Amino acid sequence: MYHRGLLDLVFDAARVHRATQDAAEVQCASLLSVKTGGCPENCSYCPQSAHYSTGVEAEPLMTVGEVTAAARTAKANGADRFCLGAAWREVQDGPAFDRVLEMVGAVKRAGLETCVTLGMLTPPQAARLRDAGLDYYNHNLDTGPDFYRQIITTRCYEDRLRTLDAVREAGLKVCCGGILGMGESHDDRIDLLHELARQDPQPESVPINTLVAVAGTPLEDRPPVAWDDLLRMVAAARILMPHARIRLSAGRLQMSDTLQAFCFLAGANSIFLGDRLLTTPNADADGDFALLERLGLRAVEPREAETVSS
Ligand code: SAM
Ligand code: DTB
Ligand code: SF4
Repeated sequence: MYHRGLLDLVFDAARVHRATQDAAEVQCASLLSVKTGGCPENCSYCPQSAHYSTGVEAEPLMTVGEVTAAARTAKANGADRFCLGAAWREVQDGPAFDRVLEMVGAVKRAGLETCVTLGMLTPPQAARLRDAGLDYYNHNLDTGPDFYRQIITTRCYEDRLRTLDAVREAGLKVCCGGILGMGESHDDRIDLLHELARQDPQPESVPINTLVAVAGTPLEDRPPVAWDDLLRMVAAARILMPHARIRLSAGRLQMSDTLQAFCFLAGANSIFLGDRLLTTPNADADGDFALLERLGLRAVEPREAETVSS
């Protein structure tokens, strides 16, 4: 299926998309790095790894007040989901995690869907996140299992799958996807699609990132992803996971409006909104809304904020 003629694949993906979802609706998620840099893992793509000199400095965990203010601003700018990222290998019980739990409650009360990405989790930690009001946990498989070993050596694919199980067991929704452009083969991409689609239930949210090649990381010189490779991946993901939100994630700054339009046609229905991802710049929100309008698409309506102020 992955190697079919591109337009046949896109046509089928568009058909699946229209049959299963409101194809005019695009989710706008906003990202905030609440704990930046200094991460002990050696993920070759990541500017936040302490193993590489990228100019990203380790910063302390943000305060709940700072996060609440950022969530309100993101909502006022049109976001409906707010995702908090931490450059942690894993969650450790203690005051930092307690503060993240408070952040989740505050974001939820501000009227946004909540998502966090904090690294590896145990089942009790996943349950605490659920009890704090978390909707989604993001934990990417990034690529196929064989290529994974060349990208990260400080953890393994099984660790990722174990955390995904803990997230599911706690009743949280799963956000899980990957990155294109790290030097992987088509077979590695097919393996990733297979790993994602065989999960039962399938992830509700599937971010498709293209590598943001950051100077100082081992992948700094990787060439950009070919436009048709990205489109093929989006279309295949849509056919394999008809009910998921498929997000055009990192790397959108380098994509033309035309390519994004094709990706929306092929079933992408979520973007990151706002001028920053975690540590790198993102497309500009005014330009994004103008593009949605030109394409006859509309952003998801955010839910109401709670009236009791926090
Ligand atoms: N430390 C946690 C973890 O690794 O799960 C959460 C934060 S980590 C930055 C979240 C995801 O961001 C990674 O799994 C990867 O898919 C994505 N990411 C990181 N750096 C990237 C880059 N330079 N280009 C594209 N995606 C990237
Ligand atoms: C995901 O799949 N992509 C986001 C989010 N989940 C956490 C992160 C992209 C990071 C891009 C590099 C940076 O800004 O540091
Ligand atoms: Fe750390 Fe996550 Fe970056 Fe890997 S991707 S170095 S775990 S912040």
